[in-house]
Amino acid sequence: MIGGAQLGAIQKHDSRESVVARMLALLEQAKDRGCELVVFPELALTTFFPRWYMEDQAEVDVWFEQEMPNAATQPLFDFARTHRIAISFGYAERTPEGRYFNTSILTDRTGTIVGKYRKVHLPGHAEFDPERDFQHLEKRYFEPGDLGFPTWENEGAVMGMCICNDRRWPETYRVMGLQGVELVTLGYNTPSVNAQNRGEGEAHRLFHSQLVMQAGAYQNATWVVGVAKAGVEDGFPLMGGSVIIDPNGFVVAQADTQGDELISHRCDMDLCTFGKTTIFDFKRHRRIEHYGIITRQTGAERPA
Ligand code: CDV
Repeated sequence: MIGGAQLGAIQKHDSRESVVARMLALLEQAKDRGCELVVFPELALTTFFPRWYMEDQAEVDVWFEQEMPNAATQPLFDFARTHRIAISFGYAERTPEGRYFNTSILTDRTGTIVGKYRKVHLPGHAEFDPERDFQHLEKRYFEPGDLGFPTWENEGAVMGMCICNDRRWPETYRVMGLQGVELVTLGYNTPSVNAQNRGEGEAHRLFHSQLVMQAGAYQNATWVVGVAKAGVEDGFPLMGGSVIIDPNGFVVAQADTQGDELISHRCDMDLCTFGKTTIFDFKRHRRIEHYGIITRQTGAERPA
């Protein structure tokens, strides 16, 4: 059984300890349902701070973790070990060298960290943008991840992670698909309205979110567990819609609130085999001689 533990809003003044208490309450439910892995959202421990423009690095540093586990998060790892539940969650990472990443970790069922991922596709901008209804300053506070899209053999499945905006890029899933991924975990903080287009509201945003995750799951014959931080944070709404998607691209579990909510599904990894050995048998069908442009070029270039 796999769980997706959606978190409701986290306000600026909420402490790490209060958020961890909410995560533990969800883990308690997950234990009762027999979950072996529980996935939490991107930047799970704090409010989505990149919406705030800050110039003082000391003010920024408050949102970052310098160690994982640390005193505030240790209870999550203890719970994992005691109850044999692997966990994955996102947080803002400051390395000993003073580098800043939007990171997520994956543990095994002893609560030992077996994988780390650093967000590759950082959306938004680096300077204050008065044209937007609200800011999205990930490019200011983080550097792009430097670990690629690794996968890990964990608890009998090949697992990989990505974070929020990464889910919109087919390359994300394909790089993991080429490592035989069977379960992709991802957390997100997606504003309910587009900061650059007020006409693009929640229904539209949910549609795109599911569209890309369902496509990624189907095209790589993998489970996808996409988990939201939802609700209104200090006046700014984030959409919910956490989902578990099967390797055929079907949604098999979905959150229906904007608050703390556990979704779960018995995910059979053998369901990945059919797609991986037939229509998406990469070795037989991929034509890499035609794909070079994908890694040679970033932007679109029209023919001369
Ligand atoms: N946290 C994110 O990466 N959010 C983006 C928003 C800005 C579009 C997302 O892709 O959901």
